[in-house]
Amino acid sequence: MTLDSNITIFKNFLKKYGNKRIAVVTHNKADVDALSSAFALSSVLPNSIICTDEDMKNGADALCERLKIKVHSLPDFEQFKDEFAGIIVTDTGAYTMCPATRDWKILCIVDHHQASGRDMKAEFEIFDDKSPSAAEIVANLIDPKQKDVCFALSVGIIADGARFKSARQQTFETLGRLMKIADAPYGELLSYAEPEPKPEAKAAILSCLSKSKSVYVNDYFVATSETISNESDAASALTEAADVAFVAKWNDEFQETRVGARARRMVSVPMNEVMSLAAKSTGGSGGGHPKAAGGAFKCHTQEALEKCIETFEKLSRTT
Ligand SMILES: [Mn+2]
Repeated sequence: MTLDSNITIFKNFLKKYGNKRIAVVTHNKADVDALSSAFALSSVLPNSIICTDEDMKNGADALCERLKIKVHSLPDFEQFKDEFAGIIVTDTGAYTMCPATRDWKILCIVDHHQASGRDMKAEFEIFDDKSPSAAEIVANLIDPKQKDVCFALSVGIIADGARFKSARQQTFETLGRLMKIADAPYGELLSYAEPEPKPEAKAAILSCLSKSKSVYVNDYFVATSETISNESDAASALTEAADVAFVAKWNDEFQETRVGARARRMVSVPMNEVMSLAAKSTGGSGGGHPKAAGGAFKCHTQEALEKCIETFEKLSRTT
């Protein structure tokens, strides 16, 4: 979808729902991209609140504190659903990423993930899978002038998009414009975009690295491992050396395995497709971006990792 048509869709959304009571919802374990895009959308919706479910990530928490952003828990509003016109979902289009939205009316979705993992439908859909971040989409939809909104969106753009590996000219133009209004040093924005991991996260990632195994699949080094937390960060760390990494974490609450998948720039197999196919074969679902994806598998960790390698092997033969 082009920028112009997305701007038109958003204008029509504002015309119809701009003054209605709306909850702007992010995916679970909200990162700064999800949070900053929700905050920015909420800034043009006077009767909106920002909601999420589960805890937010490190950087998102810090950003809320810095900008005094109030984030509510969506399940708390379940019984007041009728008082809302509906919700906007940002930075995802998949129910597995925010199960609490299942019974809500979705008015609008703003997302930059690949369509393969998307199962939500909305009256107004704003998609751009070429955008490295949701924050970049939102910045161009609303063209913000407030300092704190520009600060948040700058952080979102710096954080997402795999350290500008998937950036485009527009990314830098947008970021430059936002940073000028935010009037904050790059170092400060970076400290929110890339917060220092907590000691327990570092320990989990190190232990995950020490347990990793690698196999050679159709000219690619593929690393796998298990962890008790931070599966995406651990997968990122593994791809400092491996071409592809799959890291599995058992989620007791949902009785499923969450897998974080990462790939180096030279890998031509899209990780979002690997995750989508592999997770689906277990009754789960997955998706994301070509170089950074994830999935929820309805099986145990070892089986999930085997599915990932099997699917990667199949796709790497043809792509
Ligand atoms: Mn994002």
